[in-house]
Amino acid sequence: MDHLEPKLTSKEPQHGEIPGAPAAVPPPVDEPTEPREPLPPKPDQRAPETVSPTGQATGAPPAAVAQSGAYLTTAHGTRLHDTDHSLKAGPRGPVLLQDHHLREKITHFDHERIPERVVHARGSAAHGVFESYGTAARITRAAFLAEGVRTPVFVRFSTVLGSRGSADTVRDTRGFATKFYTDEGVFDLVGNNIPVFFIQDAIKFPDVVHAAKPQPDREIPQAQSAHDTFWDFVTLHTEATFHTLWNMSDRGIPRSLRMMEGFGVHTFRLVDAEGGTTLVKFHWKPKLGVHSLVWEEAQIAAGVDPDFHRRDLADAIEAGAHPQWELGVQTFPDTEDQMFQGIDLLDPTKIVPEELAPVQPIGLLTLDANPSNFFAETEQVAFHVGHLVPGIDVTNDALMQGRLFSYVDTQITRLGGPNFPQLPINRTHAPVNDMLRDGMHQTAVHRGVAPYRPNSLDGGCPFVAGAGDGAYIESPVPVPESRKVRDAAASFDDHFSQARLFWLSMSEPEREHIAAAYSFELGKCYEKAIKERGLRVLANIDGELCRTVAEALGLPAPEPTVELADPQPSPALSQVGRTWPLDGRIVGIVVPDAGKDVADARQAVLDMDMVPLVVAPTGGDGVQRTYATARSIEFDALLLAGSPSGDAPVDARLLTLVGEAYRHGKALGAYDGGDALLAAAGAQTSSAGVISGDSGTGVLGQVAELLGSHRVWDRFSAHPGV
Ligand code: HDD
Repeated sequence: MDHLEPKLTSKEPQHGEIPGAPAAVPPPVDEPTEPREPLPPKPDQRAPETVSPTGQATGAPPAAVAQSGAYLTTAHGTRLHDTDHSLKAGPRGPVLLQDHHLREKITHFDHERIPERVVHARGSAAHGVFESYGTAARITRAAFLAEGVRTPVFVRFSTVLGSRGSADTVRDTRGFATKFYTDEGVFDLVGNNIPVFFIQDAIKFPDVVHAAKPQPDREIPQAQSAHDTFWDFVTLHTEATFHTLWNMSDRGIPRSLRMMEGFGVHTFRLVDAEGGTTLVKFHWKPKLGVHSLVWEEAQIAAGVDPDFHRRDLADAIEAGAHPQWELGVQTFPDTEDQMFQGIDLLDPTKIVPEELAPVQPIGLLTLDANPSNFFAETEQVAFHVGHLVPGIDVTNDALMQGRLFSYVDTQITRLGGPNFPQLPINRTHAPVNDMLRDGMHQTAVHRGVAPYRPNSLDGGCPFVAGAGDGAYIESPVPVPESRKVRDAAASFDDHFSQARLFWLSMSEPEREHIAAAYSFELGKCYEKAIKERGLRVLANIDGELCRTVAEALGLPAPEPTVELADPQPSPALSQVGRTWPLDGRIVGIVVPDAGKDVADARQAVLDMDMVPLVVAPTGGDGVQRTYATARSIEFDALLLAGSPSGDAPVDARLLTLVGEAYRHGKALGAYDGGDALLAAAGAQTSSAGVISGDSGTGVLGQVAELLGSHRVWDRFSAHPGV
């Protein structure tokens, strides 16, 4: 029975060791022995003011509460000697229930995940600052919109349909939610990169989301609208037509989160110091311009780099290329009918073309810091359409009204109770005295005995404020006299005229992309009846669009069922035909001959405020990408510094890189014999946007000119189906 006896160590405890404790495992050689100081708290991570039960301020900043001191401790601050071994009855014995450290560690781990957002689960965020131009001060008394006021912000971008772990570049709407930590409280502008919505009334939100999310039987497809239930819904519920068309356009696959517009979607009401009101629509305009991927790039990126957008945003901010957007407003008189030139301002499925009401800039947003901790900030941030400040009010838009309920409600499940406003990322920078008490995860230690009004026991505190003290007072707009109905205004019945306006505003390559997107998505549906219904909807947008998609589906093209007068196109809706700054665009310098010096070309790219990435067959000094790690998706343009020498066949990965960049309409420059590589990759050297020359810097000048238009749009017509 000897062999069943636990082996007792004969080793004597050494100095500093606790007798009987398991021998300490030596740390891996490269593990730091001196812990770093905890990171300093960010200005907008201030903890709620807390006081001890005896009324003493504890005053500990959150970083100090979460991570301070050099030693590993339990959650209660007791120093630990070992966190690598469970407490056992002997080194090979069973684990003891009394191991409270083991139980604390595992229990906490078991509860690390919280429910993901029911929509917009996949997101990335950044801190920044909003500086007001003061141009809106005439129409709103919101203090943060006065001239020169700088307000800290936190912005979270998201896809709508996918789970937290889904790919970034799927075809979808993008969320663009901004939390302004103003001195008068938090203002959340919870918008999207598409200015209209699928539905006109919040009561339809569960329907559209159930239809668009993975199908409930097999939970597929992930993060895709290309399936029967989505198309079933949007073709039956035709008020979704315009939003769906935006999704099928290049706007559904942005090149970068830094290069997309944002929209408040609804019409808001701004209130000035005298109580005068103006209706507005909010727009975010990216300084880098509005750019998109092409569909093939989006698909490749979803596999090669599912974090494409998240990485791009974080890298740019870390590199100091801080993305910027101008906030602008379209303004409309607050008339009794709330219509503007025949457009119902309360219908969130309609835009007001910028040519009818120009977007007037009111401030500048700069994102300049990445979150320190994804969970604490990006995941726990809680937006709410009802987070408003004096000077900004809502309208009767039935979609907006429902949202005013939904956002607080969802946080209670997601963040485990009603105290989520106390989380550092959600915490207002204005003083709080709210009389809300207790509840799960209450972190404030409130003083006083009378959290009710009126009271005499706490000296009548807190007091209510008047307009002059910065109170939020709802604008006393008249409520229309009417009857109780479950109905919508007749003006909400037009589901097609703005979709047609959008189609007519697109350039030829953009139209080709739209037709290809419908062909893909409807082509993925199994039900013929849904495809046929999809074509009937398209016939009401445009006959040519309908015929192209019908041909791709192998079905007859139906006739339209509505008569539409052609609206005036809105050039502002197209991404083609304008030029944009080059800042931060990525130029790949392909060096097939590993030893070749491309320092001049590299420097020339840097001098234009663009980012050079040297691509070589294998890694080495000055090489950022190799044939194994480079794909065309990452580059906005390629410079080919020569061709592979010798008789060996050209590396297939190099041919893929160049061939894809060519097909995707990217500017290509070749020098020192690089044209041979172009030809080998199937790129026609005579075609648009392909430059050849003697020196890298000479070719780069022409490539940069092409980059200003984002892509070589003319090339798409020669290569349909990309
Ligand atoms: Fe919503 C999240 C944008 C309609 C209910 N929505 C959410 C987010 C954005 C939007 C950007 C992510 C916020 C974040 O990053 O945490 N939603 C919109 C826009 C809409 C819209 C622009 C229409 C104009 N939403 C809408 C309706 C309802 C909701 C009509 C419900 C009636 N939305 C939610 C939600 C979410 C949400 C379920 C999920 C997570 C969250 O709120 O915090 O409450």
